[in-house]
Amino acid sequence: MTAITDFVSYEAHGTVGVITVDSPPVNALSQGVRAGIQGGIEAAVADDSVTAIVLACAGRTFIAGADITEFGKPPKAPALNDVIATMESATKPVVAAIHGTALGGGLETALGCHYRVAVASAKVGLPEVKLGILPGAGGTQRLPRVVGVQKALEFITSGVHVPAPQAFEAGLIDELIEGDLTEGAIAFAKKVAAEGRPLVKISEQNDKLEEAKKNPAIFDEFRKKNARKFRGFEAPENCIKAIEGAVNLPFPEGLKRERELFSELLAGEQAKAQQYFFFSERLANKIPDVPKDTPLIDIKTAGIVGAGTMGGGIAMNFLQAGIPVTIVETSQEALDKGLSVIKGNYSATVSKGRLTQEKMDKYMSLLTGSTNLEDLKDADIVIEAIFENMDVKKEVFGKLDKICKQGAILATNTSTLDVDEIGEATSRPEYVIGLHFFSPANVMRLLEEVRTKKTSPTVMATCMALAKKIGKVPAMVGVCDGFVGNRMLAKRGDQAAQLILEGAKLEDVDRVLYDFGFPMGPFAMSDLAGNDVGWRIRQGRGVTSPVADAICELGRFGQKTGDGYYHYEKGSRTPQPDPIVEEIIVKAARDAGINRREVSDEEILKRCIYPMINEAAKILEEGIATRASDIDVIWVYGYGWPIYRGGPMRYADHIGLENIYNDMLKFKAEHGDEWTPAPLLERLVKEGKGFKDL
Ligand code: T1G
Repeated sequence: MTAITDFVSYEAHGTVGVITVDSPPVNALSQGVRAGIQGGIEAAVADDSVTAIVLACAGRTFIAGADITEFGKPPKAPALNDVIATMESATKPVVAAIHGTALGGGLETALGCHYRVAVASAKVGLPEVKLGILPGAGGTQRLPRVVGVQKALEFITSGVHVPAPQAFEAGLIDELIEGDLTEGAIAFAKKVAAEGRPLVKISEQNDKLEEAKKNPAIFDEFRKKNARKFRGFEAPENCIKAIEGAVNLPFPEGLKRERELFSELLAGEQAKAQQYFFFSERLANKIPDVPKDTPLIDIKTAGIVGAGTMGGGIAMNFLQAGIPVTIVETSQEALDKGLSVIKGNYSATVSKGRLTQEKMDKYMSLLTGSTNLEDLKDADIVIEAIFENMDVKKEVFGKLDKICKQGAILATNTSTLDVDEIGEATSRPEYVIGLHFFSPANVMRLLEEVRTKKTSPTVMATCMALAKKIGKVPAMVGVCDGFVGNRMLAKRGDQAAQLILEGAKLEDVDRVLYDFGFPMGPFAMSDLAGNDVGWRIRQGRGVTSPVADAICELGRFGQKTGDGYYHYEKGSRTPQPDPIVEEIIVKAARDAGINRREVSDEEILKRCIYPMINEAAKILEEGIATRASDIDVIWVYGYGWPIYRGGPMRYADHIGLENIYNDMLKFKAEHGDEWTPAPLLERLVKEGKGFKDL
């Protein structure tokens, strides 16, 4: 075994030279890995005892891409394109042996090999678009030459991870290996050499480009079809342009075009924001006072109290992770309704071809309904998802405390109530935690995990790991009214309500936030979620909101009643401004003695976003959120904050806290003390720092 670099070794196995990359955690293409692969190829080509070469990786995965931590630093030779060219021009067949995930530069490296083999559990992908960039080492040029332009467009602009069997069908993988991957790869390489198979250089294959050459409209059709999905993002368009280059230019020029488009994105703000977010999402998994090796509780079964919209959605996450669920309702009728909603959800997905009937049957086989809380006695975790009322929740937790086995976690899905108080209703407060799912619970990826003063490290660590297992992105928060997300959302909502009284058109407030990058504005979102939800919470708190209350008193609960802030034609979800609501707003303004005026888009945006940032500063000061980047994770995954802006805290740093601070002082002079900057914001401004410096 010869060490080529600290991360790459070379060894002849009979007549096959094996290059092994070993650079934990994911064999990312750092400078040492790139140099090692290039040196390994040169060593194998020079080794007369070998007639073929295998490129393999140690550890959990094949190369998972360029080393993102190197971005922004001066490039160091060898460039990945040069390493790939060395492989592709090798005079002996080079076979990539893929396990885990061959992603980004990892797959581009494999595409520079003459052949690729993989175990069935492997996945391949070009997810650079999720980092705000594009495959910058030939991926946009080689992939269309293997799978065709249409598939390459879908593959590269979605960043999807494709299972190896599918990649095999698409011609991306030459053989699926059963048993030991390296042995299988060596055997395959021997066969290639023995049979004198060609050294396949993908860069020289052009037949798969012909169809697009004859039908250049394929690109604009793809742009049109995906316009909504790509809205606001810069990277997808550059991906499409790079693939157009593959079709219209010779390979070397196409590679040059790809590099130009890559460099343009890499230098841009969106790429920086999306790469920041990549690490922020992973950082959110880490809880400073919970050691990484904290023992976990083994969650083999789950219980859910409440089979309503939230309970049913929560159940689906566990079923899809293969965890049996017992779901309990108070009556057979409510239970049957809840079970049929879950079944209906899956059936709809099956009919859309997004789920097999076999998988649906498997999920449903793991679901048990009951009207008896006693049936939860053996569950490892029980999640309560019932009516948002403290007395009712405390009563249920008292019962669960008596019924459930020792060591079972008792979680509440409350979106605002005091989880400390709920924990105190049990004899096991250290096993009580908030698991705040976002509606629809089987779709939204954010899981706000609410620690109480007594929640144990084991329970926190278990629930953070469980979140990933059920496909959620967790963020640990503390107890306060609305936790992090909803507490900030309330500030945006207050300003939106104030702005329409002052003269901003309701649809303009929504348009400004939609154009900022949110999926929809606050009023359209309220109509979607149901205006009665907020109405009940305000009534519970004894607070009023003139316009929102007035429309609810008219039964205008939103899309579910056909009218809300907007009018909806029967069967349509398209919001239409409604003169009735305009009259309600004008009357409420008159009653409040407000002289209405024109309100600029700039003022709308600042007055909706800045109070959220100010509230986030208070949340950080109070220790309700561990770090500013956790708040960004919460807002991107919980509320659709545009990921290409990184999140509210990153956006605040990008705008400059001093600018925000000065604008807030202006708004304070006009609108009063609610605009007083948070002490942390003031301190950071005085110190010339940003939230990133915390
Ligand atoms: N570079 C550096 N570190 C990385 C990394 C990368 N590419 N990928 C993961 N890590 C770290 C991560 O921060 C974490 O660190 C640890 O590895 C485990 O990751 C030229 C320019 C591979 C599917 O976008 O999708 O190639 O927190 O917690 O859930 O065209 O990591 O332990 O300190 O996510 O099992 C393209 C990104 C790069 C793949 C594994 N590649 N990574 O998921 O573990 S751009 C990607 C992932 C590129 C070329 C372009 C996932 C994973 P720590 P993890 P996981």
